[in-house]
Amino acid sequence: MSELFPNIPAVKYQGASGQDPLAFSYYNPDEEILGKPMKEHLKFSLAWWHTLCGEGSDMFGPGTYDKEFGAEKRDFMAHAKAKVDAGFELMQKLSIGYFCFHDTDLVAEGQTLAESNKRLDEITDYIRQRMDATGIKCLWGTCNAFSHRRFMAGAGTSPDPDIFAYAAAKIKKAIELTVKLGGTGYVFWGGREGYETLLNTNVQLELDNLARLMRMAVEYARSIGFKGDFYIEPKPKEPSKHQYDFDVATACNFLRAYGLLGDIKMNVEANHATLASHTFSHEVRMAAVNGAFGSIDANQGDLLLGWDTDQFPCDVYDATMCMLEIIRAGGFTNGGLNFDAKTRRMSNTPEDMAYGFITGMDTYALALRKAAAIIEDGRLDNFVEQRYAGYKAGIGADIVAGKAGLKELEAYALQNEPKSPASGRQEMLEGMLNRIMYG
Ligand code: XLS
Ligand code: CA
Ligand code: CA
Repeated sequence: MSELFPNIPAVKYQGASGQDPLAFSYYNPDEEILGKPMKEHLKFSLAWWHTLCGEGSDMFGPGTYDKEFGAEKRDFMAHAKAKVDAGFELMQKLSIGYFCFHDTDLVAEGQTLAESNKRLDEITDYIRQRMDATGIKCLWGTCNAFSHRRFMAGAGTSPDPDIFAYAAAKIKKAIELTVKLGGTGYVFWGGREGYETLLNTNVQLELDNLARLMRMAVEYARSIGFKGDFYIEPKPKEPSKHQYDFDVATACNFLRAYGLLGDIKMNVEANHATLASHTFSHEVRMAAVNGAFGSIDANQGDLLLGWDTDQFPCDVYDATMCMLEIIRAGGFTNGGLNFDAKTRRMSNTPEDMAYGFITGMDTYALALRKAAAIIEDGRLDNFVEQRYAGYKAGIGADIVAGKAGLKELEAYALQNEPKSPASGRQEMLEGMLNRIMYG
């Protein structure tokens, strides 16, 4: 197979003092951190859509990148195979062990569902061969039930049962492909699962139907041997104004209400967190405390812009806070760090893609090192432990154990005026973290 990216070498670890932008400064896959190789902590994944399909178009102009990879687009199967070749060459050169895909990323849709499915069978045979030859794995699969005009008013939440049925059929196929490719996750991102105005919307039926579709998907996937995790990927807006999966707490409440919380976890995306006016680490923590932490879409938004910019992550502080949460949640099982990220429109060469991945991977590798240093230092965890120590004994322990009600607490309060409240010491902790991270 001829090389598609001669200007991108196999990327090596050069150490923190190295200056080669096509080498890793912090990501050393086999180096052990907190008793585990970095590659197991991080489980990096390439997103098929941004890396192999997205050409940089925006509402003011067409694409700026050439993503034909030497094949003509109208020869759809040759082009789909060229994308596979490009993807595997990049993943191998960058030591990326996983990929994620939507059905429609893999090959152009046909005129009918049957024709699309036939094309998907052929291209996934080809992908399977490349996976077997390289050891690269599928992190998760998903179904694009939001781009085509038929889904303009949603898929599971469409007012038209024919559209619901079509979405169900597409999801069935996407699950089968995920199983065929050995994927350990299946994502529901509800792009159009929301609404614009109550004037034309039956919210109750839409929510009930969305839950019905997810239940069908879980039951079917289990029946064909899918052992991985399902994830909702919360996002507050863009494209729908009122998204039903606004943020992690909203999505967990939806799952709990429909008895699906044990079946479906969260794929938390950094950019979606900031769009919901949350920090990324808040969203990861909320997933963890609901027993729903699953996977991460590692990217970064721009706080000055109100939309989903899907930038490669470079903010080490933010990534460190995220890695702290991931480690505390027990690390990844079936999930990983999927770079749902693209280079800026004016960074339009293959080398730019490599720079994007290297920067993103190094950002999370450095974040892992810093998070490990914070955990090994221990002072932050100790502080939090001490702050809540009152709940370990006396009246605090009674509250936690459910032994005290309002009457008992009134009797206690009448005898025990609270002491002056203890300082939260935020600024001290922030300084301490800076010294651990940058000292
Ligand atoms: C869009 C989402 C999407 C999901 C997969 O904003 O991030 O790409 O990750 O459908
Ligand atoms: Ca995403
Ligand atoms: Ca996104």
